[in-house]
Amino acid sequence: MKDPVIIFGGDGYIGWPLALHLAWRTERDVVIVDNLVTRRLVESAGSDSLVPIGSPSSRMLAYERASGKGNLTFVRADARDPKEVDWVISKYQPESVVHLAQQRSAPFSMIDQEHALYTELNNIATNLNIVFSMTRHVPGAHLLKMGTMGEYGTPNIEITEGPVEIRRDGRRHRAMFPRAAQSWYHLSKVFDTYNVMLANKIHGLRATDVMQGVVYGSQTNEIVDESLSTRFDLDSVWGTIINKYVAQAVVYNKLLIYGKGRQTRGYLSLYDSIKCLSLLLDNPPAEGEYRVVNQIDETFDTLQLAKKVKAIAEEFGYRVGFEKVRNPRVESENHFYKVQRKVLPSLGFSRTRQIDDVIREIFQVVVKYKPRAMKMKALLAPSVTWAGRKKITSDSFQLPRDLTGWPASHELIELAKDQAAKVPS
Ligand code: USQ
Repeated sequence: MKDPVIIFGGDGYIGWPLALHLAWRTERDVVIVDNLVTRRLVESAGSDSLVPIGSPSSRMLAYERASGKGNLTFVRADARDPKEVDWVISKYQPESVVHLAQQRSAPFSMIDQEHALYTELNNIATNLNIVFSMTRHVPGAHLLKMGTMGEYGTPNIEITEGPVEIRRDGRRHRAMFPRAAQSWYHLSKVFDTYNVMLANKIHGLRATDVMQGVVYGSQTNEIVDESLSTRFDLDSVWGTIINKYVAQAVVYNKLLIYGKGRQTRGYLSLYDSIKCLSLLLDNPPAEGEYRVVNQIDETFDTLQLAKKVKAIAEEFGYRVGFEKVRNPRVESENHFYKVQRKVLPSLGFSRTRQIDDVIREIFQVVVKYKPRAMKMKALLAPSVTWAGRKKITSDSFQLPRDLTGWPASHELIELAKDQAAKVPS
């Protein structure tokens, strides 16, 4: 039996199916660590997962019933709290740590100053706590850190996977590919990248920094019945574009196209996101190595995606039109986009299912839960704009009060004293 894998953020859209996959298909013990905050944040935006999801304990039972295995554990802990992270990592002594415990919505981070602050503080704190704790307790373990393709923005040259060579005045230098995030959320991941790189340089942290594209779909091979469903968000704050387009097709019979519709991004299905993460865990970087992975499958612009969804909507009896809306984001609407990918193909990655088939599966889910989707109708249209003067706190989106309090620095000092007392002189 291998040492366990800990998944921080294992209650989320990707974390849950990844936990299911690793526990079911491998001999690993899998420990999910989550404070369930995404459930509360989605509620704070007036929304909910379209597909009802069970409590952590009901999910554990459902897994045990379906798989006949007992190798999945849930620990409720907050990765913002260094003591809780330290407790979990020292107790389980993981071979690998997956870090997905972050605020993952760009629009959410753009609501107001408070949401920007929450996103950046939360994301930086969770990442640093995990990094420090790993270097203390499991220095040889592998950190698989979820970053985003959005760190790079949309540069006018191919995005390299790893460093880029810069030439100037006849000299050459290898540097991290330039980052140009377009939201406070994406920028929080840029900080993470620098922090993980520094931990690698100073402590030799073995890390994979995954620059993932936009994920779509609601099914994976291990979601064999509804009790094992992962969350599925379709509202304008928490949903990603393909999932949202399908919801708009069913609920509005029209797709809302932001701006020119030429915004190009890398996409991959939930099936393939799980497959890639699993491959990366099975094939960790060498000891002391920092590895960047551009995790996308195909690139599309938003109009190409709309055309796909429209065509598949007809198979389900929906005649769908397009409505161009003013782009709520500040982003290039007509740009070059090319991404270098070497690591995943070299590990044998190939696509699990074609995008059209996954879009059909999304339609099946949205149609099944149509009455629930209809209740969320007002939430499908864009509600957060990037530009404009922002309030400190928005009246329409109230962040739960307890989430704006941060572990005070005196607590950290007490913790340090506590630890110093335990070190034999
Ligand atoms: N877009 C539309 N219409 C919509 C929604 C989005 O045209 O209804 C456009 C956006 O303007 C953007 C693109 O589609 O150009 C992608 O937007 P998205 O909402 O699907 O995804 P994004 O906000 O970029 O974030 C999502 C995940 C995030 C992940 C990121 C990967 O929420 O956690 O990091 O995808 S990436 O986009 O590659 O950075």
